[in-house]
Amino acid sequence: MSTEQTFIAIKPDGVQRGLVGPIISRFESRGYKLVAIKLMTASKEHLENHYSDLAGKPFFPGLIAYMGSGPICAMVWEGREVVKMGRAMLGATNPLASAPGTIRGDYCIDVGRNICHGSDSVDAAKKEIALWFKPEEVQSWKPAQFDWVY
Ligand code: RTP
Repeated sequence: MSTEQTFIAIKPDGVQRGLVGPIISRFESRGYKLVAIKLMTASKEHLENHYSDLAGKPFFPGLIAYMGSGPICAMVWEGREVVKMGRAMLGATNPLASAPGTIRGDYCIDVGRNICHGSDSVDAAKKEIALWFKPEEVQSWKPAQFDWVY
């Protein structure tokens, strides 16, 4: 049983559009396990840290302002190859390049309002989980009866 974990964040536009439930539902339905969740309005410093690899990009100031404009639903999901599959479920960075059936392909059209973030590697996931959650906020649990589910 893999215990690979990824960081998934529903961005302020996703929260405000009422897409928290549908996005959580997709991960649950796929067979992934929710091990941490919270709503958080992130500070500029926190977001600059999260997106530090993009610091030189022209869209960086707008990205930080957008991400800090309201609560983000921060989550940790666990399961087999969840980092790679989480990215596949999200779709491409630009929603217009995302296939229908993906989260971005179904719910948005603007690269600057693409509703959801997912870690792009196992190493990035570890760093992002440590940035967004205290260790005690990440629950280790398994179903009482249905060991076969995952
Ligand atoms: P994310 O980190 O949010 O999951 O997105 P990503 O890996 O698919 O893409 P990344 O290159 O890391 O970009 C981070 C976020 O920056 C915004 N962006 N805007 N205006 C633009 O050209 C542009 N390019 C990227 C998007 O919100 C993207 O998700």
